[in-house]
Amino acid sequence: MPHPHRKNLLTSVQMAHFVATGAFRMDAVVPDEMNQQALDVLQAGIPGVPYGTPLSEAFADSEFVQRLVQLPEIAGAIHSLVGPEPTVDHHAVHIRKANEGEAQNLHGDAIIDVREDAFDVQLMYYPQEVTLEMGGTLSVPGSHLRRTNESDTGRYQNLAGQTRLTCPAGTVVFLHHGIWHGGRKNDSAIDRYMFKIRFNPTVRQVRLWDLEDLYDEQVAAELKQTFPWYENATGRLEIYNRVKLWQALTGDDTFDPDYWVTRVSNRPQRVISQRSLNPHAAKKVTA
Ligand SMILES: O=C(O)CCC(=O)C(=O)O
Ligand SMILES: [Fe+2]
Repeated sequence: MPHPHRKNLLTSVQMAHFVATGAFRMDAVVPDEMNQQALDVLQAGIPGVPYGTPLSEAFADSEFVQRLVQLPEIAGAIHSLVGPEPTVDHHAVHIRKANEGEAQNLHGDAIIDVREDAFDVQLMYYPQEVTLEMGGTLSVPGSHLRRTNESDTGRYQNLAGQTRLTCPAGTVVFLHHGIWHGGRKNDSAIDRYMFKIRFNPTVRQVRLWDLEDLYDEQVAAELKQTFPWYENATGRLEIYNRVKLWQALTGDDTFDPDYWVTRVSNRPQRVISQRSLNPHAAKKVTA
């Protein structure tokens, strides 16, 4: 895949927003002419892709998906998040049926995933306008770094600060693999379509975006934000998790505005010998 033009890469502030919230949304980024074709294409089905197929080869039989992932803004966001030539984990068309009467439980699309310095992203493309009644994807900002196991969060019904997606046609949302989410109940008379592709990185996710604003104060502001559902103490742990991830993504382990990571990683290696602690200890015993 060609390297995206710099103007299409995400900025550092946008990356920090993704690291803090677990999502990055691009409204109406797909042109109408494609959105209009999309329902037919998605209804016909997108051919399966074996796990691990490089993105540039994965959709050889699906011209529509090739065009989607090559739209400059989308290619730029994919490159910024997972780098050049990611592989396709899987893809799926998700339909919330008109008046279906059921919502999907809250879940993460992952088993407990303990990677601190890598992540997958899921591209979610909504070809139609999604209104509040149409069962937009609900997600919980800031939940992505909490180590939960797939559907074990399903018993939580509503969390303060959760968002239920409403969007114009042609919106694409990128989600961190760990984010808690679920399709909502569709109370409208229109079937709601969403096309998802999960990408696995094939390079270290270090400095893949536009770095010009790397030390902009808005970066720290994004990373420090907190969410209404956080507990007092564990909420602080989420900030710690983000700083760890930001350090990995920037390769700069000095970035630590409130010193939480510095405190917890302070394991001095300098040894002070027994002798310097007690000058008599090393004396030869002569008598
Ligand atoms: O349909 C949706 O909005 C979400 C679907 C989803 O999260 C899933 O099936 O894993
Ligand atoms: Fe899901």
